[in-house]
Amino acid sequence: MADLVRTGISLERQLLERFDRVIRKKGYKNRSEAIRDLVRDYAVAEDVEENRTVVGTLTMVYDHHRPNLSERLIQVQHHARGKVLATTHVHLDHRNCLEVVIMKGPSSEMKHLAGQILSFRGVKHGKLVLTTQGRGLT
Ligand code: NI
Repeated sequence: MADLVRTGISLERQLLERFDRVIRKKGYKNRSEAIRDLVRDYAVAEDVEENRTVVGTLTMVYDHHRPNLSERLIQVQHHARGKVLATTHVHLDHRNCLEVVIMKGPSSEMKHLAGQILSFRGVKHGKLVLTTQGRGLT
């Protein structure tokens, strides 16, 4: 089991009441786990800022009738040299496709790849989510 340390913080009553309301809505049973998750968020944000190796998903919806788009999407992923681990594709209807690209690599390279893909004409919407490889967050 991890070495637990107890700590205390001071904050305005109003702010604490709001925090309690928000975390209750989210399903937290106590403040400690909510605060641990906030700290983990800070740690992951630092990993991303410092260009460390992270994992991530790019979720996108695109129009597969757009000429050459499917080929461009495949080509750019092949050129990403090992950063793309897997791709899942769902045919939403006769025109629209949902694709989730799972990646691992330095955060800046993954942001660059996501930027390239999302800027293609015919890619209607997408989001890149970067997260941790899990080590060091207990
Ligand atoms: Ni499709």
